[in-house]
This record gives sequence, C-alpha cells and structure tokens, in this order.
Amino acid sequence: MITGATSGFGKAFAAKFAANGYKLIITGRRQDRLEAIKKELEHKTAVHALHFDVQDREATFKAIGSLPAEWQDIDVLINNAGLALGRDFVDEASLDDWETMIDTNLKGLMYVSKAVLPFMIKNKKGHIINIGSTAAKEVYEKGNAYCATKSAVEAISKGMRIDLLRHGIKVTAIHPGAAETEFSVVRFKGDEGQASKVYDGFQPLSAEDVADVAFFTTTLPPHVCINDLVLTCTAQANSLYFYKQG
Ligand code: NDP
Ligand code: 8X3
Repeated sequence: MITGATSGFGKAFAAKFAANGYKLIITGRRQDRLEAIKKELEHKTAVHALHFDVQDREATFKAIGSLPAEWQDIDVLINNAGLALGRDFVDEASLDDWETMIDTNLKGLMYVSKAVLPFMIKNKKGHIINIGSTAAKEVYEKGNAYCATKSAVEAISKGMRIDLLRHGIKVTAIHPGAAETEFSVVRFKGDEGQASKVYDGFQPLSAEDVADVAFFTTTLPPHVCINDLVLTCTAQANSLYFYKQG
C-alpha cells in the first residue's frame, strides 16, 4: 500500500513494486490520476485504488476499513503522502500552510498507520516505510514547519519501531534529499520557474532512484531491518551543503 501514489516518489514506488510482482493498493486525492495509474499498472499486477485525503481522519479510517478481505493482507505500507508549503521566515509564514503540513505529513501518516496496523498485527508481520527527508536531519533557513514535520516523522518512526517489536513489524524511515518531482511546484504554489531553480546546477535524485532504494529495503531476510536511511544525490552532502555548477 502506497500513499500519495499519484505523483513523484509514490508513482515510482507503485511502478517498482508492480514490476516486482506486488499487488498494489494506491492512494491519493486526485481520483483521475489514481484511475489512470491503476489502468496503466493493471497490465502488470492487480491494483486497488483508494481515494481519500490523509488529513481527514474519518475518511482515512473509512477508506482503509472498506478494503475487501482479499486486500487486507498488507505486507508493506509506504507512508509517502506529504508536502512542503511555502519557504518563508518563521515570523512571516502562513499558519494555514503550517497546519496543512502538520496534518498531512505527521497526523496523516499516523492515521494511515493506525488504520493499517490491525491487518499487520493479525498476520504477525509487516513492513512500514515512512518517508522522512534530509529536512529531518538538519533544519535549514525558512524550512521551519516542514523540517519540524519531518523531524516528527523520524521520531514517530523510532516510536513505532519500539512499540511494534512485539508484533514482528519492521519500521524503516527513508530520508531523501533533493529530488525533482512535483514537490517544489507544490511548495511554491504552482510557480514552475521558482520550482525548477531549486535544481539548477546539479543533478538531483529522481523518483526512480528513491524507489530503487525503498524497494531494496523490502528485499532483506525477515530478521533484518534497515531502520534509518539517508539518501542524497552525489552533489548534496546534507540539507545545507550542495555542489552546484554554472
Ligand atoms: P509530489 O508532490 O510529486 O507527490 C506528493 C504525493 O503526496 C502526491 O501523490 C499527492 O497526491 C500526495 N498527497 C499530498 N497531500 C495529500 C493528502 N492530504 N492526502 C493524500 N495524499 C496527499 O512530491 P514527492 O513525490 O517529492 O513527495 C513525496 C514525499 O517525499 C513527501 O512526503 C515529501 O515530503 C517527501 N520528500 C520529497 C523530497 C523531494 O525533494 N522531492 C525529498 C525528501 C522527502 P494528491 O495530490 O493526489 O493527493
Ligand atoms: C524535501 C527536500 O531539501 O526541500 O524534503 O527539504 S528539502
């Protein structure tokens, strides 16, 4: 099950897991895109689409609770749905942007996990992959609330790992650096010029790079779990240091 499968990493995760024989539950808010991706991947595997907003607690539990019995054996949950909104000084940032980021990146991830866990617990196995960010590792200027939500994803991943030990469920946090998806277009609210400038002068990660690494974490034996993984392009050392040319 992949949240936020309509674009970027989530779409690439769906393609990668489908190519490797997984049945897929894909989720997102944009129903037209969900249906198009379902149609495309159905040539390779069985796909079930769930249309809901992870910020909406009731809708999240209702959608996941509606899964037919044959779709409830979820082996891998990738909590990927998320976003940054704005790049502003803390005193100038929008409260609405902050709330959307907290409600999506943290609360949404927690709702989805809580709704899926009973299925994994029943099966005494499962793997939750939470998509954090290098923004969880170092806070950068004007990153305030986004960095806080991703630090929280790191913390909740640690908490899940401890509390789920007794159920044999793996928890992996993956922290990618800059990757060119729709992320920056969303962050800059549709300003494509400002968004593409983020990637000027270096080759960022692609969504497929992140999908390859995420898939790898699911290929290890049952007794082996990658807990925390940071992945950047070669031109990025961490949130703060890039080698840009031109
Ligand atoms: P995209 O904007 O390309 O994709 C984001 C996905 O999240 C979309 O499928 C979107 O679907 C979904 N989404 C957003 N809000 C909600 C919501 N409220 N309910 C359900 N789904 C939602 O960005 P990325 O693929 O880059 O981002 C994926 C994750 O990776 C995010 O958590 C992001 O913070 C993280 N990340 C991104 C990095 C980057 O540089 N790109 C680096 C590090 C981490 P829809 O709009 O249809 O709902
Ligand atoms: C996305 C990468 O550098 O914009 O999480 O925080 S960054």
